[in-house]
Amino acid sequence: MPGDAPGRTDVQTMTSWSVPVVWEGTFDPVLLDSLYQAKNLTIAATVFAVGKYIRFLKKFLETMEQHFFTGFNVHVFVFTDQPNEVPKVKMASGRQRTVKTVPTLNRWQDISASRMLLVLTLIEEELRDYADFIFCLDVDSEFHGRWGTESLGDLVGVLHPGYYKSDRSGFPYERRPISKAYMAPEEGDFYYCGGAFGGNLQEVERFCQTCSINFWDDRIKGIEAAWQEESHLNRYMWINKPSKVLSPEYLWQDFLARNPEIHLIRFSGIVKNYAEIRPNV
Ligand code: 5GW
Ligand code: MN
Repeated sequence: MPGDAPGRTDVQTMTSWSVPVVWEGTFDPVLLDSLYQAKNLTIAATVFAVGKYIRFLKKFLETMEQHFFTGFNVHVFVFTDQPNEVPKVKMASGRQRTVKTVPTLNRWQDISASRMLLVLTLIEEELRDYADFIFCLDVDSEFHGRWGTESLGDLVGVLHPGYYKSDRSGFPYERRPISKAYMAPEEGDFYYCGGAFGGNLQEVERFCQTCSINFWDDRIKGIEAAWQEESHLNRYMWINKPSKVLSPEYLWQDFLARNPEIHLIRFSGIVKNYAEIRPNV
């Protein structure tokens, strides 16, 4: 029926603070695209491919072309220590790619620490007056289905596929009070993933600012949160509620069984051979 919002009854489609949780079947993609088309938006995306992770970039970029905001202006920023190895994946008109060279870092802790700062710098120096929204994505993943305008919001978190059925006592939050990512037992709405998040430029700028400050505060004290950036993201999104929550369709994991409520996997982490890809540290 026209004007009738499509719905789902088998999953939570609204948070306790009344913002949508986006699942397949809860939105009309054609209607949304036509509404957003008129705004002539630019969507930025960042992806890091440092060291051996460069091998994931080709599939990531190819599938992104097929599924990520097709028909919209998209600007992808690839951060890598091997700019010459970035695959030349053909992009449709309105879409572009910029390669940013970063130093070779071997420890995940250092990559993680520099990621938020590099995104912050990108926003402040290049994107603030140019892009409307930004998403930050893990490279060890591939797109399999639409990721489009339904995902747009001021601050956007993605439910972690491993924890969307747990309650807060099962979330792997940072539990040491000395950390800036600390979550008390009575705190927490969801467990969000660190591998995909986004929002408008101002909100993501504020988010990156706060998380890098907290990350470095911890580091000075010799503390590293349980899941590094992801822990800080979870603290941030508890205090600053996202204005839209994306279901685990937006970052599934290939090794997980596909549950019946997952009607469509849009983006999914591939199964990695850790011994092969992670630097020896
Ligand atoms: C990751 C773990 C240990 C040591 C190094 C890395 C690593 C991460 C790397 O060597 N190069 C790199 O580009 N990354 C970036 O960080 C990738 O964009 C990657 O997708 C992201 C997060 O790391 P992941 O994907 O290994 O983390 P999980 O939690 O998805 O397994
Ligand atoms: Mn990953």
